[in-house]
Amino acid sequence: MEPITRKPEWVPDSYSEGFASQVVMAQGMHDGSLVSHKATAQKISKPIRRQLLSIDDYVEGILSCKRAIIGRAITLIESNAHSHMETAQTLLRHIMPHTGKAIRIGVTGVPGVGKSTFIETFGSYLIEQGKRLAVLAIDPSSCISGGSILGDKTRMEKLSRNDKCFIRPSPSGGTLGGVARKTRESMLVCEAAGFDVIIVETVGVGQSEFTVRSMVDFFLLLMLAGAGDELQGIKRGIMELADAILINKADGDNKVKAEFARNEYERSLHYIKPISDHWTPGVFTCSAMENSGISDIWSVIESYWQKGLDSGYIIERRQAQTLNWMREMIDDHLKSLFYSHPTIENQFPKIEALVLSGNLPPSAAVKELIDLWHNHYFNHSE
Ligand SMILES: Nc1nc2c(ncn2[C@@H]2O[C@H](COP(=O)(O)OP(=O)(O)OP(=O)(O)O)[C@@H](O)[C@H]2O)c(=O)[nH]1
Ligand SMILES: [Mg+2]
Repeated sequence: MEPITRKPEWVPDSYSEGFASQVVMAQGMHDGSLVSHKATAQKISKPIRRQLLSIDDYVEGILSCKRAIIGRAITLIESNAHSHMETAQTLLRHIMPHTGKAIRIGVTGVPGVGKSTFIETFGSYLIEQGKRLAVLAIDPSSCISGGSILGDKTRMEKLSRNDKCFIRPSPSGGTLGGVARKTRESMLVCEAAGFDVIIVETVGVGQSEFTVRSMVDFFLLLMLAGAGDELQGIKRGIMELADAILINKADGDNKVKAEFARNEYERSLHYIKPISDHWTPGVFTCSAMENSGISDIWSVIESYWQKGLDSGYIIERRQAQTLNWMREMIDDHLKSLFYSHPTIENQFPKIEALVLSGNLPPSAAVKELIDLWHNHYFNHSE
């Protein structure tokens, strides 16, 4: 197989082949004028090269669970450079036959509910049970601020040091849809690497819970007892999508309240039609901090998994997810073809102004724009 030798777009034309790992000299650095010490100057003028990987290298590294290669494969997937995207797609095709065996669990809940603490405790328990675990995050705030949920590695300290666990924060920047696509594909890399359980974490704001729900087998909603109104800002729609509700911080004085809340939520779930005939979501309590209720929730997930495999529900759910995902990508692609077309870019403000001034009904504007795009796109792209 051909090694990957194409340059990312940002590499200057004058530079030889290479990836992000290669140091590109700033102007004026070679002549030593910016570096007084000769030895340092020599070190700097010799670019540090990270070995280029062929698709075979990536595939072999992933299949033998080499963390450094898994990390680099995910970096490749996260790259927005066109050539990286192509390579990433080739890589994904190669690893596809090795994917699909892990249990995919989504964990969501409002900020402060204890997601990170739960994943640390739950993850450690799974590792004790002989499982290997990957944790991926979708952080809606990273799409705005460039920050990252798992920036606070502190609460997953134990896990991040464990070699049976792989933790990866979400790529920062981009749109939620873009970040989600990358998380889905990173999940496939982790599965091919043989991780048994993949946890996809997201904070319960915006649309990210829906996004995570659409890529996992089991969707776990963490909640708190007695935190004001019973729904604590969690949209009712999310409760309807949960495969289990887990009330965290059931410890100390909070234990009784947690039990009370459990009953309340259980009662409200009676009024929600289960999303599947194969599974009735339940409400449970745990203390991520005191490590109680953790093995119970795993038993629930295991039982769900077994029933889901036996009934064919897991396969069905995954197939529906994959097809939806494909359709979403088509939507995104078409939208970007439309909005980035020069004719549309040119005409859009004028037509928008006509709509705003009341001289053109929006429906007529849409028809005009789509016709314009259609004519120009198909006449010029052939
Ligand atoms: N008493 C008690 N405190 C907990 C428990 N789990 C988490 N906490 C505390 O709750 C706070 C928030 O926990 P995190 O794990 O950071 O919560 P999170 O949901 O990841 O929060 P964000 O990352 O901000 O969305 C921390 O101070 C934890 O120590 C628990 O089971 N019991
Ligand atoms: Mg957290």
